[in-house]
Amino acid sequence: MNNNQQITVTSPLLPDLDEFHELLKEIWNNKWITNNGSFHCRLEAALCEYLKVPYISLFTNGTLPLITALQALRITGEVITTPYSFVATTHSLWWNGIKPVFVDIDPATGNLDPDKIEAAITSKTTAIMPVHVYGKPCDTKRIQEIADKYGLKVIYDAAHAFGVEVNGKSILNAGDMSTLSFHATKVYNTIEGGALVMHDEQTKKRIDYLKNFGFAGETEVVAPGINSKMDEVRAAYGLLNLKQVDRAIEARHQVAIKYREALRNVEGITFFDDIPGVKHNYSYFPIFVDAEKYGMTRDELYFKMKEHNVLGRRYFYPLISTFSTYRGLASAHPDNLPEAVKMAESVICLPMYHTLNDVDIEKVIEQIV
Ligand code: T4K
Repeated sequence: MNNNQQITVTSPLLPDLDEFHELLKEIWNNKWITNNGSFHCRLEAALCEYLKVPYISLFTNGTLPLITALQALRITGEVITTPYSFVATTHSLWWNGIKPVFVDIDPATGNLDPDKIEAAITSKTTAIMPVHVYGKPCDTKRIQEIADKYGLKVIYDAAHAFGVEVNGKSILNAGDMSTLSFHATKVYNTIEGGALVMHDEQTKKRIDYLKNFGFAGETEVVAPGINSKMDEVRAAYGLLNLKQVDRAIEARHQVAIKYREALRNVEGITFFDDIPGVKHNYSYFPIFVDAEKYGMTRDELYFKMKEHNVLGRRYFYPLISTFSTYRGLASAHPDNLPEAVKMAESVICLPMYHTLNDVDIEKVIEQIV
């Protein structure tokens, strides 16, 4: 609970201030504060090891890696994606002049439904951009089979999927590239920050050029790049947070266990259970309200919670496909997206963070049962 007595949907993982101060002194001594500094390099190496990925490139947020991945893979035309995500996913396509084609989700996961992808492929389709929403793994095998069949690239928006593994392997290695967000509201944060995960050194090099204006040396510009480099202060902060992220994820796991215990038999309330073989990160705890069975609509519950200082969030409502930029697209029609519409209209993400204590958890539960 914060100072206003409000229980917010999340609260950031913060490094120990004294330890951070020590690293700041080092940065001050180095007088090297951005542009591929030593903390930047150390954090990339540490994240490769922690996340079990071969190559990673750090960014200033989780939106620019999406935009940059599309540039690097020279994606054009149409890209198949999900409407059930944060707007940044689709905006990254728009910023590249690409037409988003929305495909419905699988209600069992909230992720792009592989069974519906093929029908949306046209001669202009060049890629698929799925999202591991709430950190729940997409069906990466099926998606790759479809991509291979039609010669499409796959870029995963893995903003929610920090540390998620399937049978001991990182899901960040799926597809051609995966992006991460290290925003303050995420399981692992560098205040603002993000990353791109790739398979080979050549691609890493290309991405590193692209995030630094396209410079490949003092005087050579090899591509129309952008500026999206993570600075030394955030990289140092990130190194410290990496030391404690496992503990934070375990604390979140305990919160999920308590929510599930209390809500399992509440008529009209459902939620996702853990999937065997998956290492979850408990980034969000969405519940779904069936108004008829529960006797109250999602919004009635949401506002009742708010009145009592329990600030859940309706992630991801409204659907991206309903925003003015996208609603004119044929694929944005609600008839094309019935499962996504249903999920968006029934979801509330409950407060979920590492320092949520038993008293606060009880206050949240009290509003629902
Ligand atoms: N792809 C996906 C699938 C994403 O979900 C996102 C971001 C992206 C891409 C893009 O990544 P970034 O470019 O953002 O790195 C938040 C975040 O701003 C956004 O990062 C996130 N997804 C999205 C799902 O949620 P808001 O507008 O809901 O956040 P805000 O400011 O209302 O904060 C929510 C609560 O968190 C506050 O009520 C209290 C707590 N909070 C927040 C901040 C910023 C704190 O306690 N301290 C803080 O400093 O968007």
